[in-house]
Amino acid sequence: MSRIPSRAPYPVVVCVALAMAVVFGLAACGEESTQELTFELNGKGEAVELTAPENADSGEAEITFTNSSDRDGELQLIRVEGDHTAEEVVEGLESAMKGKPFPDFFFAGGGVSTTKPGESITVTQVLEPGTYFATDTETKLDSSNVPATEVTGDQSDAELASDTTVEASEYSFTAEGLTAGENEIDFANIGAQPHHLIIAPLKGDATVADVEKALKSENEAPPIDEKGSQSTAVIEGGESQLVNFNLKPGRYALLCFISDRQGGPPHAFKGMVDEVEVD
Ligand SMILES: [Cu+2]
Repeated sequence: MSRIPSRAPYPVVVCVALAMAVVFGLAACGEESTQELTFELNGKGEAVELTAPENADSGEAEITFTNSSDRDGELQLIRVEGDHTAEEVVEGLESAMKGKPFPDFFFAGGGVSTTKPGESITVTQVLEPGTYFATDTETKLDSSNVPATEVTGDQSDAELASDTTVEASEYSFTAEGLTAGENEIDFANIGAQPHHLIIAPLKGDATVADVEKALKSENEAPPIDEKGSQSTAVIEGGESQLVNFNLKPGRYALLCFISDRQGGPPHAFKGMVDEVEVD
């Protein structure tokens, strides 16, 4: 739905990791409790097919989106409550993307944002019991290409954690710990409305006020480097996701282009544009 859309000496890190593995007698890489789910996009042009696992367990999951098609793809999951069809989900998503009200049964369920052909991106999130429909919002929506994953099990109380956090609420972002290089970010929606995160380099001396002014003018391109931007899928209030962003030093704009559940303008037009400096 994106429309614009420190380091320690290496040998020390390795030694510490090995020592920990020995002390605890555990595999340092991956716990068996985290399930791995793979979604894949295949095909060419508009004739792409999305595949999803039929079943999953509630709780923490590593979600991998593999784009084997020849075009950009995106995995936006939609969690529905009760029995609803792929047609209803597509209708709800089209409505939401136009700034119209979300159906009551329809919730943004995370996933993976724009992924280039041949790329594979993994995020970690907590799945709740229910049906998750997989959509590719980079292609024309088609209900015959919206596979469902049934998630069963108890309501999960799993919590994700990282020292690097970006919190979203109405209508601002708070970022902590972003550094140059690889970041594992705990993107947490602590608000009541659905949000996503777009982080885009600010051009030159441009400020967040310049970005907002350009957005409101409608015919001026906002002074951000769209090609250098990274983004997340959309999550509802109270949900979070671990995502990996690789950042260069510099100033960035944090933006959200999702609308309220009741409908309305994209949040960036309500001031959800904030600046963060990475060094
Ligand atoms: Cu938002």
